[in-house]
Amino acid sequence: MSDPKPQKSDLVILYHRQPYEEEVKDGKTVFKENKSPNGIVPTLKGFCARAEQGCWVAWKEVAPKQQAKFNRRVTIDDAYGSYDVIRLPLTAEQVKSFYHVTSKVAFWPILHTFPWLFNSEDADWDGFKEVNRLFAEAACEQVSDDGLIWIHDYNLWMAPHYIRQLKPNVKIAFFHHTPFPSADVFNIVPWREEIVDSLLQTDVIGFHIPRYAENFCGVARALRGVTLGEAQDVQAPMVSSGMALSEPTVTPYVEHGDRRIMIDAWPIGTNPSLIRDYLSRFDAGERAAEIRNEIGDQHFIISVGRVDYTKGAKEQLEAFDRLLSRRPELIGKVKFMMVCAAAAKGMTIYKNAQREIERLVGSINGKYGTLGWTPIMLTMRPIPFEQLVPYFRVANTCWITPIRDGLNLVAKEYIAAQQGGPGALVLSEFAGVAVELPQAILTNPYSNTSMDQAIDQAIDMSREERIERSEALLKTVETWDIEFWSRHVMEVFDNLDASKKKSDTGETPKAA
Ligand code: GDG
Repeated sequence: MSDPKPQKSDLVILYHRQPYEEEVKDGKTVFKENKSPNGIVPTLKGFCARAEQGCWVAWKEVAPKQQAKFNRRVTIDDAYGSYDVIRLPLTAEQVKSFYHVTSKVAFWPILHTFPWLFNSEDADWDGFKEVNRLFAEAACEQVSDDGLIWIHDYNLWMAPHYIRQLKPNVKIAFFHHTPFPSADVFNIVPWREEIVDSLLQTDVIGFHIPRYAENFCGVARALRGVTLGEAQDVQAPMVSSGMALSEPTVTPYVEHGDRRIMIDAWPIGTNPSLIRDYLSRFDAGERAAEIRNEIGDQHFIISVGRVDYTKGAKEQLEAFDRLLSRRPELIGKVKFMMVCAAAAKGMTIYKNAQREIERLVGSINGKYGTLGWTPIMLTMRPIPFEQLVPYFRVANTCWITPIRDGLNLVAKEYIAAQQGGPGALVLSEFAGVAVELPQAILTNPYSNTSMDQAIDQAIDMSREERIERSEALLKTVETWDIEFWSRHVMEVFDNLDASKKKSDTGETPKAA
């Protein structure tokens, strides 16, 4: 389809999800704000809207017969401003192969260090590359000559390769939302060289924490012999030693041939002022009071995650079973609310995880429940963020124990909703966010003993200690919030501009 708008974009964001929700009203499709005004999508929309003619590229499932007349471009004018969205029409077959199978079945376990779940036969590598090529072409059609293409996440690993072929001089940034595993795990992927070569076509690669950046640099050095820039000390709030994911230093750039690729390790923040605003609303206060009323004086534990073996729901339920068996005095005195949003249709890989959760919840409720008391309240429907916040406010303990997690924004949201109140956070050492939040009750989800000690500690902790920790955590979450991250990213992008200009005049680009 020809492009009705010749104007080029300074910033093109490639993110697999569309930045709005579609609803059909009276036979017409209307575009609505996402139900969750938190998280990464609104932040990226903000970037898009601030840019000179920002643009977002996502995919949309469209039946083959409808593709010819499908309107790829929509202009969104929302609370964030005005920007265009290019929807790449993919067939159901392509969505399944690219997203559900190759990304989620094949690569997801590698990224999260579950290598025994990886089978290269699961991956449709050619199909994956084809979709990445479509994203790259759409981005290149859209971007201005001195614009920036900002690619999000591993399912677009190969986009830089295709973009560089089409636009040798455009600036490319890449942000990795998941962990980046160590070379021992990453190198299991048979297409490792192609992936690393593609990432080395970018100008900057962002990760949440130094460990993932160092893992990437290690892979690039082992496979492609890149030269590493001189390591720099990691900065507050990230803890530099003594934790499962801590690193004392971080590599600021790698050099490969005549290219220098900046490496940036900075965790995304949450939006504490939005959460504060929600809580100051009368209905939120009322809702929190209602929840507290229903719970009574039980110790209220909340956990929020998706159905995904990496999120550790099974291990958590087993720990809860042990808790009630080890400490029968808690029967009738604790309530565990598990919010575990079921995966989208077509994700066969998550079916087993979901069945296991349902089985365990049924078994625990059957084992300990009475007519008047059910230990676990499981919800598999996603809860809109606004409705989640009052639960965060009321919960005595937030239990976040993924086996692996790139960052985990829920932990930060709980802290923000507590506003320094007496809520305890039990947090896996293997969630990226742990290196920012050492005052949480840290636990190792691979160890039953550690999981048992952590939940005991949360339940038994004095109010004074809870408040002391909660206040320290709040300081971190409020200081390094989403605004801070956005400013940091803008600075990184501005430095790219500066180093590009220097290289155009023949000067060697310097590290930021
Ligand atoms: C990936 C990485 C990384 C609202 N209702 C529900 C729900 N929400 C909101 C939460 C939170 C967001 O969804 C989930 O964010 P997370 O960071 O916890 O997790 P992923 O979706 O796995 O995101 C992750 C992130 O990218 C950002 O880079 O932190 O490591 O895996 O804002 O409030 N979430 C769930 N159920 C609901 O009902 N699960």
